[in-house]
Amino acid sequence: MTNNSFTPRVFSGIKPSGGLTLGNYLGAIKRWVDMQSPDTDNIYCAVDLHAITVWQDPKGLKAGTREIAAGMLASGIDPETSILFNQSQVPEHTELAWIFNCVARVGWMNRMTQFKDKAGKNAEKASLGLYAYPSLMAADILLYHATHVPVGEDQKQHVELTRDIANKFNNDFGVEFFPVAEPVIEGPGTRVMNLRDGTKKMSKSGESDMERINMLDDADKIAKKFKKAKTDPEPLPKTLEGLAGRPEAKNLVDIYSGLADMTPEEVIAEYAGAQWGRFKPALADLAVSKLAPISDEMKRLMDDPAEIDRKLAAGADRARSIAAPILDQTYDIVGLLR
Ligand code: AQP
Repeated sequence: MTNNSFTPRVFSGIKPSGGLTLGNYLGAIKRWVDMQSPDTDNIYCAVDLHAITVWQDPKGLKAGTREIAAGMLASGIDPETSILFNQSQVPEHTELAWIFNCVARVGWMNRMTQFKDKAGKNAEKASLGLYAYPSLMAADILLYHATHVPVGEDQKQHVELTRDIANKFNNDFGVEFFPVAEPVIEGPGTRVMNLRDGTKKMSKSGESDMERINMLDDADKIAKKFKKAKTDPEPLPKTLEGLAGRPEAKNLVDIYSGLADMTPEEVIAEYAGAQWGRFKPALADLAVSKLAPISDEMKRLMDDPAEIDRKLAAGADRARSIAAPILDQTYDIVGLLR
């Protein structure tokens, strides 16, 4: 089936499992801001129920949820144009996730690389929630009949699973009810890598703080982290092809290009042959000039948690007005007596 019969609608989320990183900003939030439009429903969510698939300190979870919301608002998500809320205030997410648990196949879940990465050798001790996470994510998206899902590269497999779930549900019940949502993965910031190891992605929950830029890092910290970022001894190449096999160098060029709204080709053209002693300070200055206004605004917003809570509750009301009828129809299709 195609999505032609569905109104274009955007959904995406971030889990409050730690402080926001530059990866979350370039891979997700910055692109969400660019996609906002009064003509489309754009639904953005702090997915707190995903965060608890690994242990979260309860006080920290509330603070983290507000930080995610503050980060989105400070970056330019307009809570009037878009719908901004936290997932647990809309219980329809978990209700639809249960239906999808009964649609998704165990074999599909076993292929999810994020579960394997996160559970590691201790898979037996991982929570059942961590294993079922992609089914809840499918519910997050399909509960709104979302057609477009802007995510970083790491979430591509989960959006593909969402498509499989939508297709199987539609086939099983002989309906064209759920859209087959498209992942939107574009631009240089879709896979921001760890500053200490360019083969691993930058994560909120990575072991060392030096491997990531946090959105609340101050100018000194940002400069220090880029200065100490792992690189190789070669200067920047003269062409993009020269970054092949140089993951750390490529990562810093990609970060520059994401922050400066330039293509990686343009960055290379400007810094062809430059030594790291020139490129790294330029990157740090650029990052500070782009991130400091956001982190200042985040801090201001976080000083008034009641106002953030009010905005999230208002967003949740709007989200429920879309979600509840879709869940109702789903129950009806499945044959659950109302
Ligand atoms: N390094 C990254 N580069 C590009 N995009 C990224 N995203 C996350 N890290 C990068 C994108 O941010 C959105 C929200 O992700 P999430 O917080 O829901 O989950 P995650 O991908 O598991 O993020 P983290 O930071 O790695 O969290 P932890 O460490 O707790 O698991 C998604 O669109 C994601 O692609």
